[in-house]
Amino acid sequence: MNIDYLSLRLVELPLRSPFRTHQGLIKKRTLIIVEAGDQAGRKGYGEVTAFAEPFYTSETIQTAWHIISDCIVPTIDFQKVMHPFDFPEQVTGIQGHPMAKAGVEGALWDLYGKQTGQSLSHMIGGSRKRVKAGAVISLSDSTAEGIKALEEKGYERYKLKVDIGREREIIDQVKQISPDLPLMIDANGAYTEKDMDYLQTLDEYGLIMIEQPFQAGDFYLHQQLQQHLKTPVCLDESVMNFHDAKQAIQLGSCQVINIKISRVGGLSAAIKIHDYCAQENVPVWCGGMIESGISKAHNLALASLPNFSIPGDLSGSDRYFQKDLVTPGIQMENGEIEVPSLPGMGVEVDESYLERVTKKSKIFGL
Ligand code: OSB
Ligand code: MG
Repeated sequence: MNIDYLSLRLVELPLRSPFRTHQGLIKKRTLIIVEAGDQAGRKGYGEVTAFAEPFYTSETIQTAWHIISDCIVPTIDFQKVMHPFDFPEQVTGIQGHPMAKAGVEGALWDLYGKQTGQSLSHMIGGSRKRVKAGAVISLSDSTAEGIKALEEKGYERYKLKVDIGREREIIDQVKQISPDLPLMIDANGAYTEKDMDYLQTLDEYGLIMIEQPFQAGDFYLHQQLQQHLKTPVCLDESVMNFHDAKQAIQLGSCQVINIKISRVGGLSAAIKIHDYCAQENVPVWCGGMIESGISKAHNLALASLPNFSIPGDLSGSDRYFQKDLVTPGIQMENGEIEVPSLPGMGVEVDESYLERVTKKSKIFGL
């Protein structure tokens, strides 16, 4: 494929309201938008969804800026990238930094789709035309009004962020407002071994699943819990690549996997994990990163694959932003979002808004 330049933009998107978890408060969303272009004027977009602080995984927006600028761009031979699937093997010499790699790979996928006139979903063998949407209820939204407002939008699944010590109170409150809401919780690794018995008491709620109860890296502890828990354990931060997914499944550490393109190092790796999970009869769903419509469009293509059988953290542009980087924004209707069918990611970047929210930029001729 022809790739003539790569550019990076550091952008800052204002959030509609702060997103609070037990790990802290996000007031504005800092992202890197990666653009890959060719001489015919086609532009492909990808997004680095690391956060400004390393509370979720170890990467940050600054480490990604450095890794792309000083390691990926100078060392890889873009002439050897005939297809976006070839990109990962060009960066195997760079350890870790999945989000930096995923942002670049995403721009290549969008560009390749535009060069060949195919939608991302079509290129990867997606089979769904629409995907089911799910809402994440941050600690700032877990009020009666916040939950009602989300329920009125008609999401298919609701995920509560865990506030240690208040989980029963929050779940009970939601159940009181809406007894039949399909509910799950996400602990982001907040529990430890001493919570093993307590977690088993949560079985009585019949939650759809409990996401990432313990810290990433501890497949053993998750296995011990899953053995004694009826509720499925879902892994998020624990699965940073294909090998992690394989170990988690073979060890019995979980029954569900949350796949995020960024966390696993790109769309190629995400597809590989999806295919392996399908073969092992482990359902998957697509995670979210409070990201722009660029990432959302990539997520929708991924979630159109057959084994994405559980509604993901997929929401419309208006969930977190007043105005999105793509126009028109991604829309959720009756609990579903349409998978874009135009070439590449299938949504148009609002270039003037992108310029307006750009704090710094850099361009690399290739
Ligand atoms: O664990 O999935 C997570 C947000 C920030 C960091 C980690 C996570 C999340 C979310 C939000 O759950 C997902 C979204 O709606 O974009
Ligand atoms: Mg999570």
